[in-house]
Amino acid sequence: MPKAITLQEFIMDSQAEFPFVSGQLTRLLTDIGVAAKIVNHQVNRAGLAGILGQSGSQNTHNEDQQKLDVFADKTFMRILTAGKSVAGIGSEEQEDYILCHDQGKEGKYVVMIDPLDGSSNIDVNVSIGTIFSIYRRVTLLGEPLSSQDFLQKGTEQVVAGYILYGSSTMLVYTTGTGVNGFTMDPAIGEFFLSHPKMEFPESAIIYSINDALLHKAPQAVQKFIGGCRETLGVGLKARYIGSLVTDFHRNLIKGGIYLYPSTESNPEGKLRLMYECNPLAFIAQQAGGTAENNTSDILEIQPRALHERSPFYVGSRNMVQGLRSCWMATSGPE
Ligand code: P6P
Repeated sequence: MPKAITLQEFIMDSQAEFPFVSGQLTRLLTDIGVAAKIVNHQVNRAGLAGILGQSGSQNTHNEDQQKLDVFADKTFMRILTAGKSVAGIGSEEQEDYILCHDQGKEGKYVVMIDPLDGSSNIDVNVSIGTIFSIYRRVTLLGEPLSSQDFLQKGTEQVVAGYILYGSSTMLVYTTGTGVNGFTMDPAIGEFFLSHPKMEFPESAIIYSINDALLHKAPQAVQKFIGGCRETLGVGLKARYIGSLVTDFHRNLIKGGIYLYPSTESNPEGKLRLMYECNPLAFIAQQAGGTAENNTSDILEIQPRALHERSPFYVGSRNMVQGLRSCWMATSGPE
């Protein structure tokens, strides 16, 4: 039985592949692993620790913040700013960018993060997750950070990943050379490589969409889902948990597509481009899949604002391309 590889060993071994790196990315990935363990501990005992439910405060989007939302945000902020690798952080839970260490003059990287996605599921014990993206800063070291450091296209991501607090806790990430998954051994609180070189299966069997949105979605999405329903007989399944990380992770392993469409009332959709769509799109691309908004490759979108939203269709390449053909057949996006 070969020795199980820990997350730390994998990160260190990966650094050896990049001889000219300064070790800042290694430290940053290590810090993310530490923060994940701390958040995981609280998520697993939420019902006992009196931290279920709403915090009584609202985030920048006027959404009720769960107590664990606040805890996760504070934990990642504390751990990431303690290191010297991060110059600034954009978080779903923070109205504006957080500049670290003297206006972000230190640190080669900026981090975009959804500290706890799907948190409305906490009280019903459904899996939730953290989603993160890492970019190189654009401004020179020693200069204050500016919005251009944060508003970079998804194609500029250096790392993207998520932590899934589920029946087991997993950390899945890519640095642009494939996707690897690590499972935590709760007995010793260590992540071990459990899913090397993750890829979407050739055959996709799942479509994930909130059915209550369908009648308000673009014609192309309605046409695509209609087609999925017609082929249910050949083993296609409808699965929707309402927790993006969980739906995405299941579709990555079993093959499928996740759709959060634009609607008349929300023409930009619900999901945020910078810390939900782009990181999962990068992971999907690295795992042989793809991701689009209503018109194009989502990674090519030039962001305009930290919290901007985007319609999001992500997963197995053949299913996303099937949706693309429905756009063409319905004379393109409305
Ligand atoms: P709806 C959770 O709030 C979230 O951001 C994603 O995790 C999830 O996929 C989606 O929203 C669920 O949204 O409108 O279907 O409840």
